[in-house]
Amino acid sequence: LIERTIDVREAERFIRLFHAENPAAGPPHARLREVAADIARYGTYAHTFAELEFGARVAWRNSSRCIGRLYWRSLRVRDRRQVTSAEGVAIECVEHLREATNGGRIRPAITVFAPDVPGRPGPRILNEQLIRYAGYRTADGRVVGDPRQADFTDLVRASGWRGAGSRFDVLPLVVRSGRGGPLLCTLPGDAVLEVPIVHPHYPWFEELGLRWHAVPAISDLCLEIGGICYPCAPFNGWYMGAEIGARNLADVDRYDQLPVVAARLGLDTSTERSLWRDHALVELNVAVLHSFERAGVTMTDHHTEARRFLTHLAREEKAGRVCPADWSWIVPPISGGATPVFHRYYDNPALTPAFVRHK
Ligand code: HEM
Ligand code: NRG
Repeated sequence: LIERTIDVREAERFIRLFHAENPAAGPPHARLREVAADIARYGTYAHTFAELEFGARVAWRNSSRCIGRLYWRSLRVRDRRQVTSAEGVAIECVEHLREATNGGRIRPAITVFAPDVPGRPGPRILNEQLIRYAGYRTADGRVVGDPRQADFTDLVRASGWRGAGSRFDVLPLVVRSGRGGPLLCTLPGDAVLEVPIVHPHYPWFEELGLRWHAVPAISDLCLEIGGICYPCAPFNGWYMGAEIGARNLADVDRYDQLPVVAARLGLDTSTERSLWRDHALVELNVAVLHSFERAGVTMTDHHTEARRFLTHLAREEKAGRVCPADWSWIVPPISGGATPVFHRYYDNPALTPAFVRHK
């Protein structure tokens, strides 16, 4: 339970940043006095919409693991701070997905629900992302579906959820609010756009039965602005192909499709030196990019995104800011050295506003 009051200095630093970067808002003094008085009296304060919108955009700008930050100013901020119930959160997450998906022309967005306030924690989404595929443990110790979701799938099954048992069953949303047990909610089909994976040259690729959801929407990070924690603030952008083609469908502890693709390609898997894994990876990534393009769903590739990221870095420097970046997350999981982000190092100070992982 959150009993502690919020940190006045954090609040003050944020208000100063907001006014420094938004000259039209005028000088900060009156607002600083107001915020200090509210914290003294109530142990917390409320952001204006302009502060919330700016804070969420800067949290994206400060996300050192994110290669996609060039468009941080375009983030759409859905202010749902009045929503505290689990039902309300579920309804608004569905609406978020519909608006963000936009028929395939994906729009980056964040929905901000009630913050933690002294004596009353805000609602929480237990899913790692709004859309994820179940991973069912089988009697012989394997997993059908996404092994990364095996624990979460155990949890929802223990709560009574029953999936169809396929490799790509969309998990229900699980929302907790107040003292009651969590609410499970099935996402309606029209809120979940999916793309079947096909290859531009190999008709057999379709037979692998692979697919992925169009929208990545992280739902388990807290948005921290000026000392206030918004524990429920799901956000989305669009995918970079390699996230799916070089990790989700390829990692040995995820869908582990490289041996399957290599076998279909007729590659020599008896020796690592044939580079069958690398060859299969490239064909899988070609298929992912081609499939999203064919379906009219926004997606970027790692070469384009790496170049854009360096443009972003140069812009930030020109604006007199440091752009924090984590090399090990920024460098793409395939062809790292063939992208320009590989060949340098980055500063990585922890800045706020930020997306943070709380216990
Ligand atoms: C991480 C790309 C939008 C915040 C990442 C990663 C990629 C990426 C490739 C690394 C993921 C991984 O290795 O698992 C993009 C692209 C976007 C986008 C192409 C298109 C617009 C956004 C938006 C936000 C955001 C809108 C927040 C408002 C983050 C954060 C992480 C991240 C916090 C780290 C997640 C973690 O620690 O698990 N992004 N991103 N990104 N991105 Fe973005
Ligand atoms: N790798 C994860 C998603 C992480 C965030 N990536 C984005 N974020 N593109 C996956 O599901 O594969 N975003 O907000 O667009």
